[in-house]
Amino acid sequence: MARWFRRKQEDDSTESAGENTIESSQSEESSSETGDLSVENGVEPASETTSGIFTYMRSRLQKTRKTLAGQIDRLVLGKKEIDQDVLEELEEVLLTSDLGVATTQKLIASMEEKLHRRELTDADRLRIHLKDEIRRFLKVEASALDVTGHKPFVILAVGVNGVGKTTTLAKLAFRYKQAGLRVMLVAADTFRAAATEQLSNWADRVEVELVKQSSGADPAAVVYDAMAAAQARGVDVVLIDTAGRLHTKVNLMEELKKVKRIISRQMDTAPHEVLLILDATTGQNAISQTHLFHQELTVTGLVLTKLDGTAKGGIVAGACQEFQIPIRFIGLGEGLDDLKEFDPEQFVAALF
Ligand SMILES: Nc1nc2c(ncn2[C@@H]2O[C@H](COP(=O)(O)OP(=O)(O)O)[C@@H](O)[C@H]2O)c(=O)[nH]1
Ligand SMILES: [Mg+2]
Repeated sequence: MARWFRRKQEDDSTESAGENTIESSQSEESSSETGDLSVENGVEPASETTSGIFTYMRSRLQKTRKTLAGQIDRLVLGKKEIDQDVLEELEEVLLTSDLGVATTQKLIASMEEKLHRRELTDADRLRIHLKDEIRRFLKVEASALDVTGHKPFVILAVGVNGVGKTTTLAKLAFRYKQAGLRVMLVAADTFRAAATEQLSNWADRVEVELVKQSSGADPAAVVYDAMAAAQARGVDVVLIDTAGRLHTKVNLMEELKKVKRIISRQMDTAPHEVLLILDATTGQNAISQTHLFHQELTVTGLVLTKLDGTAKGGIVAGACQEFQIPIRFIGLGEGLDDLKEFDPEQFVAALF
């Protein structure tokens, strides 16, 4: 473990440590405008058939798959017997795919137990056990996200800059609209004009209602208006986009808490979901963000975005395991159809 920590520290100092700025997300925005499903590197477009979704997931998760499954394969290649050395190397592999220290330690401890009980006889057994355990970690006891449970069903999206909040809400608007529901997007990220404009473009494209005010307006006031309008118009799903200046700035949390209070005041059961959006490419930063947001706002669901662009997909298991908050969706690309409901079975099957 010490060896890994040293290396990790070196890596972190060269990484941008997940500082996704507003500017960088703006410059990338244009590419999301196309909503193109068949992007670069020859990945297949989404398909709703079972084998189609599996192929799609596999190809979108290929970076993590190559890191995790590929390294495990190399590790056990030609080994007739699994021993303590193999487990130590496995520990490193799990940590590099960002499973997190706590989760990795739990996994290794359970593997050691199996080893002592002589149940880890060969590479196949090791792979099977690993898959089972990861699957177990991904299963969190929680009620499903049923947006028909309340009218309107109010989802408050939070997260730091650039993680994909606005894009995820557009994808959700698209999903619920397709399901025949009346959807409203709410531009409560009033920190800068471009944020409202971005959401407004999505609302036009997806053809859903939008509630906005001029930039610099009080987010709580925007939300107040939106809740009143949603209730008056019989909207089914209200999707609230918020600002994401860095979580280290206390006033962001105060602002979000105020927004949450305003929502509850107008509908005592709402918000029905506080959705924390996390950028999977930031690895362990996602874990510290979860700590902070959960402490202040009681997060009820997670969305892991950009899993298509990272080898750190292990973060999915890490986040589930440490907080016992269900992952609702995963983002596998920039197109409207690239947000998928998270299914532990499917995820593990696509990874190994
Ligand atoms: N590849 C990929 N890019 C994504 C995904 N989700 C969001 N993005 C991109 O991340 C950037 C920032 O997204 P945005 O929604 O503006 O983030 P926000 O600041 O949290 O609202 C945009 O360029 C999005 O297209 C995803 O699942 N995969
Ligand atoms: Mg945004």
